[in-house]
Amino acid sequence: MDTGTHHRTCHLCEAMCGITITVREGQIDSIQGDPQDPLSRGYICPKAVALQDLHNDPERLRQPVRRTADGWQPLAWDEALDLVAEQLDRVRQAHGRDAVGAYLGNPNVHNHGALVANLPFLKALGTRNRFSATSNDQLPHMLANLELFGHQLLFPIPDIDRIDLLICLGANPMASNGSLMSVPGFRHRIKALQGRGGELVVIDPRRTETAAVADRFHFIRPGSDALMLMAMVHTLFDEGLVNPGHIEPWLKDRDLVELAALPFAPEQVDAHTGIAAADIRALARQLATTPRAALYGRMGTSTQAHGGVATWLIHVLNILTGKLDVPGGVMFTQPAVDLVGLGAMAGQAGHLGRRHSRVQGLPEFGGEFPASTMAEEMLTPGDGQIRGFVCLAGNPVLSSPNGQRLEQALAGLDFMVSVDHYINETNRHADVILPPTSALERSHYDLIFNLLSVRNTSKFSPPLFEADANSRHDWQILLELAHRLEQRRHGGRLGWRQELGWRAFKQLGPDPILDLLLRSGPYGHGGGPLRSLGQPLTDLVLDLLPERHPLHTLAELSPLNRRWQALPKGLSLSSLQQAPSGVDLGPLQPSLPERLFTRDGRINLAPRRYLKDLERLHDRLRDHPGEGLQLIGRRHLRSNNSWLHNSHRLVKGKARCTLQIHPGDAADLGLEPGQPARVRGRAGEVVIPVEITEDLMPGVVSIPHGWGHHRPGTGQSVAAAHAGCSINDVLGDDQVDPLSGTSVLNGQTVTVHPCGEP
Ligand SMILES: Nc1nc2c(c(=O)[nH]1)N[C@H]1C(S)=C(S)[C@@H](COP(=O)(O)OP(=O)(O)OC[C@H]3O[C@@H](n4cnc5c(=O)[nH]c(N)nc54)[C@H](O)[C@@H]3O)O[C@H]1N2
Ligand SMILES: Nc1nc2c(c(=O)[nH]1)N[C@H]1C(S)=C(S)[C@@H](COP(=O)(O)OP(=O)(O)OC[C@H]3O[C@@H](n4cnc5c(=O)[nH]c(N)nc54)[C@H](O)[C@@H]3O)O[C@H]1N2
Ligand code: SF4
Ligand SMILES: [Mo]
Repeated sequence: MDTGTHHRTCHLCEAMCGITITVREGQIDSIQGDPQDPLSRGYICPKAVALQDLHNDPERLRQPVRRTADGWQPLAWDEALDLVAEQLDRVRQAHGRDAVGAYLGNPNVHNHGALVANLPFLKALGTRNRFSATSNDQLPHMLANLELFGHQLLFPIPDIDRIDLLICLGANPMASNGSLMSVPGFRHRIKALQGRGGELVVIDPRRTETAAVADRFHFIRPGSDALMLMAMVHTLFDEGLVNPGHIEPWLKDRDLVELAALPFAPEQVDAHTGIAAADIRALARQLATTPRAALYGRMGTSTQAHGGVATWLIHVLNILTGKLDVPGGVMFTQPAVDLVGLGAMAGQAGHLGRRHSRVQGLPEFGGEFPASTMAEEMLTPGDGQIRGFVCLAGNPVLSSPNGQRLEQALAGLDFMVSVDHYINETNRHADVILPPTSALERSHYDLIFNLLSVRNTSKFSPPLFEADANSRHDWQILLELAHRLEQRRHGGRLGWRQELGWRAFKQLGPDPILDLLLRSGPYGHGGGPLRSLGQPLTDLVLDLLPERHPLHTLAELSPLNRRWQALPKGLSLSSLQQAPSGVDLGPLQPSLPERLFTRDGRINLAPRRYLKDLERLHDRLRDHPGEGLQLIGRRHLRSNNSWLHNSHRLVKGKARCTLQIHPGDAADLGLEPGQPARVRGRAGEVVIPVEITEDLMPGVVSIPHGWGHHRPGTGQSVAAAHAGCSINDVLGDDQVDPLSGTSVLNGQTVTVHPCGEP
């Protein structure tokens, strides 16, 4: 676009805010909230305005580069793609397919082209050594969904616009704008809740920005959530408050939950959690007796030592108090692209522990091993050792525990390639970096976050700017590499049928597939979904996807949407193009028992793997706090993981990468505000300025993640000038929740000293 107004969805975080971008003579003039967007209703945060900084950043790579003794040298696209395919194939030929590891970072989930093209790419790569940000993030939620409801993507979402009580545990939506709860304008929505007489209760080791707008707040000792939640379950049974409501007939093993909670009376756990027994009982009562209420937990409850059990118990409490599947409680979404239904039809609801990692024997989840084991899989010799590596839109050196060990591992690889806009702390070790087009040069549709949204909406954004002829989208890069890898695997040549399939796929790109998904989804026309593509072409493309992929099923099925008969119909890519601010599909709606995907059609309240893990929780009751402080993370509204720090607009002002500590602890340790302190943990130590604040629970310290841009050789000078240090240089990668393999990012023990001391 040269001049005009463009409507779009901001792709930076999970909130999916609608934005309006005005362009004058090819330059962005303004970025504002779109009041017509049915989900965000005009809200945006400061990061949206920085989209222009990313787009215009002269340090963003525009051409492939190769690392040489004389620094990074530009490469032409074909040369770069050939080289990468050749080198990956060489590692594969010499050491087997599992010798190439692959890590998928968070931005993939915000990019429908990458999501679609990752499928044939990972199939062509053929490695079982796959990793992603999931195991540093929402894995315990996906596991609980799978265990209780039979599908990893069946997330119960708080119906925030109709709720009267939200208990927010280990989440900070005022900074994050919600996670596994896409909730743009959280503050407005909470004001509305409070306006109708409702309450927000926050429980967190830090008095967060969300706590600041809450009606009530409790400090909780990091890692003790499962104890508190068990005590709430105990209270429900103890005081006769269990009342699951209309879902009662589908509940299984309620008595096992009652039995499991017996040893965890509030009076047993209060000293360990830091919350008085009377307060725990009161919370359980309030949840039980408020008809429209929800308990919600996020990073603080999932990425910690008992994250698996804690996340299970959040589901259990919502279920036992009759909050599941009712308006004003927690409900499953009905997005326009129904990945839940599709996955289930294809037999891909999720799995845990089908294989175990080579070195530590940690379980896979959904075909991925825990990110915490990535470095040792590279460093430990033997069959299956990772010697080649693909990093797609990720920065695990800053985002995964023990970043320094990972760096050491990356430096020893035979070959590494990264697909990224920037030279970051991870891919500075790559041999080749392939930069995709800017996000404003591609189309956008949220395949994933519509599954997690507090309201059902649908919106497609076409590209704002035309991509340069000498550039490639993420999906193009992935398809080009996949095609080349397949050719090499077959001795350089593919059959005509496959060649045609690849050509067709590259020509079509992701949007016709999106169109197909929309048309065949719950709001689509129904009937002959795929025929719009032309059947022969479709078959060729589908052959390139992994076997049993849901899209195959879709091809064979006509109306997917029979059970959605009451919903409005007519969605397709072209109908969405007629509605640039998006289409409102209405509030969340009850959907049980139809939406259960367990084998027996019931909700498993007490899956065995959680019951087994309770012994470890019980041991915690006997634990006494040892030496040291507990380290937790934090997020800030003007940042997003590790990669928005090259925008001056977002990093200017007071340094944000500080060690927050309670005044009492600071005094005991002789720490002064603004002075550097040495923080030492299982992986190593960092030096960081001290920020003394009553907002931290005594015994707890906090460092935000995503900083540590002092490493030499990255291509982001603004970030380097605001380097900070990385919490993941302190956190040990030997600490995972054994139940699921999720990294323990919150609650590890550290020691803190003034900088002069050893
Ligand atoms: N200690 C601690 N560690 C954490 C967390 C924590 O709370 N505490 N949080 C964890 C969580 S929740 C997450 S999600 C992870 C994130 O961890 P990662 O996904 O590993 O890292 P990001 O910081 O998101 O880096 C994303 C990279 O992708 C690039 N990128 C951005 N957009 C695109 C794109 O469209 N295409 C391509 N190809 N590249 C792109 C960016 O330039 C950047 O280099 O961090 C985790 N790490
Ligand atoms: N501005 C901004 N927004 C973001 C991101 C970002 O980096 N910046 N990242 C995006 C991503 S990838 C994600 S996954 C989401 C995450 O979204 P949230 O989960 O809402 O974000 P966090 O700030 O990590 O919130 C975790 C909270 O848990 C608390 N906590 C730590 N340990 C414990 C514990 O043991 N128990 C309890 N109860 N609480 C604990 C922390 O103090 C913190 O307040 O945010 C997304 N949105
Ligand atoms: S909250 Fe901010 S970063 Fe997230 S989608 Fe909205 S505008 Fe973008
Ligand atoms: Mo995340």
